[in-house]
Amino acid sequence: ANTTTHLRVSGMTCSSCVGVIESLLNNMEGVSSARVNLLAGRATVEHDVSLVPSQSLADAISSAGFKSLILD
Ligand code: 9UX
Repeated sequence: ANTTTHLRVSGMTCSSCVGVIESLLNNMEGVSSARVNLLAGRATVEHDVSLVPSQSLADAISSAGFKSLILD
């Protein structure tokens, strides 16, 4: 089933960070759309939870060197 997950993303310091994170998320199987807002420190991701659970999104962002938390 498709859902939208919002995440807090900390540690982004330049606008290129946005592209880095959007690209890694959009390249994950099951992600249909990922948008990152630098100033807000937030990511909005549309994804199929049966292919990629929300925690996997946070883990992928963390693996890229940013802190990430799932928001309600
Ligand atoms: Mo900017 Mo971000 O030089 O991962 S790309 S700090």
